[in-house]
Amino acid sequence: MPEAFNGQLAPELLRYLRSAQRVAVLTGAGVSAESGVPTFRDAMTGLWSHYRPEDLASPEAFAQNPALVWDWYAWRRGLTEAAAPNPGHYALAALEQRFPTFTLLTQNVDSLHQRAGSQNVVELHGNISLARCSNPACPASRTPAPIEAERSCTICSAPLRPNVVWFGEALPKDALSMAIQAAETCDILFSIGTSSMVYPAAQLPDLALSRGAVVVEINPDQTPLTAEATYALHAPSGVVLPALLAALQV
Ligand code: BJW
Repeated sequence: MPEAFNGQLAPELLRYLRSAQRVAVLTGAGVSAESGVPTFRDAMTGLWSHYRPEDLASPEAFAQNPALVWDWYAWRRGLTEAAAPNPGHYALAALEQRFPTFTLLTQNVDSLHQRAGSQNVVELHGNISLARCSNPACPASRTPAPIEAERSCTICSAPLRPNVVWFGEALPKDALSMAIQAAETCDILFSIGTSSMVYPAAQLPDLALSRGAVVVEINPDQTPLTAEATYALHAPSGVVLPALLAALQV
């Protein structure tokens, strides 16, 4: 069983953080769990429990049954639009102001970091509120996610698809290079609310460690990163991040 966070932060972690110049933060679905947005794996529950993530979040799934994939995304979009940022999101936005360089790399597609006031946000897996043409050669720009009757591109008539990164697809080139650069050059990297199982995002903490950075994991559960992380704080991010912010302000 992972050791739970008892409200105390290691003094050496706080000392290190106070002197850090370059901070990178990698977030996953757990950060939004306290806003009522199901984590990626929890989103495969209820009506969707007989599907595997690859059955709904892959180009093959979309080619086979676009209506089913759109229905799943419309359900999740409804949840994210109804949700509000939680204390973890707000603490990250406040922490950004304390460091000369602060890069928030998120696997989340829900815009909750931006809605909490975070500014330097790199979206690694896209954004659920937008759609794009499924024809890679089409010049059409991103549009708001469509209602059912409008699911074809107005320029080339190809099906519109959610503006997210599915299994087997490359991450947006610019976002991935910014993430690699942030991981390679940071003094400290936080990995928060992610199962650390989906690559290439899951490689970023390893990259930071290999360059000598301190890596702090915040997650109530153990992940493949836990054993390697310099510090593992086992509690919800909505508890740990405000505590971290408060401790830095003392
Ligand atoms: C809390 C909490 C609280 C709960 N507080 N915490 C090695 C290298 C490179 C690639 C691969 C590789 N091995 C395999 C691959 C392929 C694949 C992959 O990683 N598969 C794994 C399953 C093994 N990767 C890919 O396919 C990627 N593409 C790629 O590699 O392309 C190569 C290429 C190059 C050039 C040309 C072509 C191709 C793409 C990955 C895209 C992932 N997309 C998704 C869907 C996005 C859209 C959507 O949202 O629908 O992204 S999948 C899904 O997983 C989603 C998430 O962003 C991502 C990560 O999930 P996350 O955020 O970690 O969520 P959960 O639910 O897994 O975990 C939540 C955590 O929160 C848990 O740990 C809880 O304990 C915790 N938690 N409450 C803090 N209150």
